[in-house]
Amino acid sequence: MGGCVQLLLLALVVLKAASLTLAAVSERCAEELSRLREQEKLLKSKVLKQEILLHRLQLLNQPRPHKTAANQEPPPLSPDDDHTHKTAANQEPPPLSPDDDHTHKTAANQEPLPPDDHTQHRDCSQVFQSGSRSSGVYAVTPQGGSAAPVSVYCDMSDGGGWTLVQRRVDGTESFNRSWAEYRSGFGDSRSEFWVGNDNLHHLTAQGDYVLRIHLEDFEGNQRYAEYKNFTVANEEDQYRLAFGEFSGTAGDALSASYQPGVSAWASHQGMAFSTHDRDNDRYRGSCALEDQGGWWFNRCHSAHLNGVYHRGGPYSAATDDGVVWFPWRGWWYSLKTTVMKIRPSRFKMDADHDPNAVKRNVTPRP
Ligand SMILES: [Ca+2]
Repeated sequence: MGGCVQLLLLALVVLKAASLTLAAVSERCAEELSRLREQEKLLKSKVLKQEILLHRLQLLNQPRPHKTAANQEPPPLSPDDDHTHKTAANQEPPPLSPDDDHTHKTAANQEPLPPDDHTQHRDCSQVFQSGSRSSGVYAVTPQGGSAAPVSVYCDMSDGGGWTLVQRRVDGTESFNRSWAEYRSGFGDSRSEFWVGNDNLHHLTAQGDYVLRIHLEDFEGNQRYAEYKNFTVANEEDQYRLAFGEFSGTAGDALSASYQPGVSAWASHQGMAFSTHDRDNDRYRGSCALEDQGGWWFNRCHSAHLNGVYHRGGPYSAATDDGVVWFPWRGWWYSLKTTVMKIRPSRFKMDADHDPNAVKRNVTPRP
């Protein structure tokens, strides 16, 4: 009997020791795993940088097209400057399609539709709430802006109440525009346009706005990116960009948080706006000049929705100047469709228009 108790005690001691050893091993494994994960992240970041450098070297090896900026010597490779901005390319603007009627090209030429009543709507969410449920061009008057109404395109689908601030669909409009043109806006509200940085500031200064970006590639795939607390500062502050939490399916290009080390030079958070005639970026050259569009460049970008419209998607150029959303299709794919639209975060959808609303009065279960 005494032998049995001793055996039992021995077994218990062995079991306890084994479990302690297991706990220690599992702790060591967790540490090792987390260390390996960190290493993996760093290696991925290095691979990314190498890929960018490789692509750049390949481009430098290719014979230059005659329209490339003449006699520009590419600056030497530098670890601080590991982006793909080397030489200013002079891409020809995309040809205009003869089918398009551009008699009403500029936003200023748009005939604004009068609001339904005599009240002034601050944005498309108020137009929607006033009962207008058709997408189209409406007059809105942002608070704090000039008293004159601005014509904007209201998207009454996708829950409704969206004020469009940018759209690319076919490349008919050049987005390589001056500071003054980006300030006041350009293009056709029903087609391709930029709403204007002053308008962007006045609209987003009215309250808490959500920015939703819709993207489509030439294969018909669609993605979206959404940012809370989207604001654009005034002109004195170079229309500086700020945004909050990301959600969506396209990847967080604006903060470039997808790879460690990338956001330091590719994040657009807090960046001032730059155009070819106003360099506010953090690059020693001019991102807007090289990438041929106005944007909140850093050194230079992870997203550039105002880039050159390269038809067909994949493109080759001296810099990554396409219509780019890096975490989805990379720097060397130019997107087919982009839409940037804003709506107050407190906007309440009708149940009829809310795809997420719980439908009542559905067919009863059998
Ligand atoms: Ca610069």
